[in-house]
Amino acid sequence: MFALTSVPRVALRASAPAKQWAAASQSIRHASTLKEAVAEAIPKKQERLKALKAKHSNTSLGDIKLDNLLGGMRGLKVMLWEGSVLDAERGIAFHGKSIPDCEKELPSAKDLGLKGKEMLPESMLWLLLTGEVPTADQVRGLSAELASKGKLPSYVEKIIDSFPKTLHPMTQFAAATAALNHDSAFSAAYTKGIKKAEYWSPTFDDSIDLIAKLPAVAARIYYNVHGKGDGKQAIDPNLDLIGNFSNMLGYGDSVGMTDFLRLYIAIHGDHEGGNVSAHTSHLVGSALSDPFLSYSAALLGLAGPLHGLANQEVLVWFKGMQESIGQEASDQQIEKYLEDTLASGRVVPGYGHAVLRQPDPRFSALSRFYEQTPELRDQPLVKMVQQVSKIAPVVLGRSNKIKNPFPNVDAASGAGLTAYGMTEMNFYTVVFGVSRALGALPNLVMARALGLPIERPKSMSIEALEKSLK
Ligand code: CMX
Repeated sequence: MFALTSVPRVALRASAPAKQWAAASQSIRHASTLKEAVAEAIPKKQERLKALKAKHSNTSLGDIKLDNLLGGMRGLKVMLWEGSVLDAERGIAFHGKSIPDCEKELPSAKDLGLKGKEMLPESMLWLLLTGEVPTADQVRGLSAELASKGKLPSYVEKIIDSFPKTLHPMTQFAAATAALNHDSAFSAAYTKGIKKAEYWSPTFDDSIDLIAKLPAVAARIYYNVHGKGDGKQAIDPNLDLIGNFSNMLGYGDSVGMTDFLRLYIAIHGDHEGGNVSAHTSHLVGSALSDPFLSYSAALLGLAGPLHGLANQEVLVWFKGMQESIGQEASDQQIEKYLEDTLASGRVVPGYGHAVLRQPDPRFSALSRFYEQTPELRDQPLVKMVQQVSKIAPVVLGRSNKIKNPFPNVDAASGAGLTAYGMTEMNFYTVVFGVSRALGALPNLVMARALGLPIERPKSMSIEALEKSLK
């Protein structure tokens, strides 16, 4: 087991001057495995948190209004989450790096000599866990590690194969993910009485194991429900995580689809901590449930139509629109269809956001991919996504209650999958679920490394509110 005591001294110093920080970060770039890099990053985080606590334990981060309590806790700063921060205007930043920064800096398929050019989700995982941009060699090593751990135990294959084809793929995904906890390193270590300071290490092992296996779980479900791919989990040790995922799904011959999946999965990985899936994994993990159970719960949250399932809902909505006004609809017809959706009391899926107040940079990244890819640019659904994204903000903007009329990532993501032949929309949230583990699981590792306690906010009854607000 990897103990913190093996961390080089330079990384352990609390107030190391800038040169030493640079040396520490240099050593992370030389770490041969992600676990070594994480072990080096953790003591710095621990010291920074200790310093904050020592100085600011009683400093206020804002007050709580009744609106916060009744309004889904919007805007309350009540969680520690290291991987990414979401700014209402600028969108997501992963350890300070925007999506375009990541596209420039993170090792891509091309950098690893693979077919394609998009950044690799492994690179994003490394960044999310360590705060560092990995080298191509480090990513290559991580890909190989994930490939070596990617095969499912036969009992999980049997569980998946026993599900009725009519059971929603997200329910199957969450159930199979929970079942993987049979072999949890964290659970086994906890039962043996592992020390609190070491919790992060088996949590890390489980997290890598799960990230490695999620593509095989997803592909088996895809095969059983939709008959595509071969369901056989032939994992090539020389391929990246998504190269293997694409093969298992049956799209491996399409460089375009494989590269699209890489981009899709890299940018859906983390969206700070307060969204339903991320927060759920954090909450469940805070009870020391292992990463398989915590992430299974996250998937069940992702399966809600106001969250991840919106990518399925968008396609359902588009299909309804095409049936109603045709594929070559005019701007006026689309405007009327949007107005009718609002008038019927339904939401327009793929639009709006609880935090963002500008178009989602993830939507922009996918749009850019479509514009730069000749085989996608003129696909009817892709064209319609772009057309609606210009009209919907005007229509939604007329409502005085909708705070963000702009497209979010779900408005665009299904169109690319459809264009490449994955037309089975009830599988789209599963693809999102393969991705969200890149952010949720590193947070579990960090939460344990930083010794964060069980979550237990205070709830209030109407009577208690009446009394305290008198
Ligand atoms: N269509 C219609 N009405 C919308 C809307 C939309 N796209 N977005 C917000 N509204 C409505 C809300 O339902 C709410 O109405 P009520 O007051 O009647 O309940 C009102 O506008 C105010 O909502 P808000 O403060 O602007 O947004 P919220 O923070 O409450 O909700 C979200 C955010 C994403 C749930 C909401 O915008 C929505 O339902 N969008 C459509 C579903 C969707 O795309 N979800 C995916 C989000 C990204 C993700 O998690 O994957």
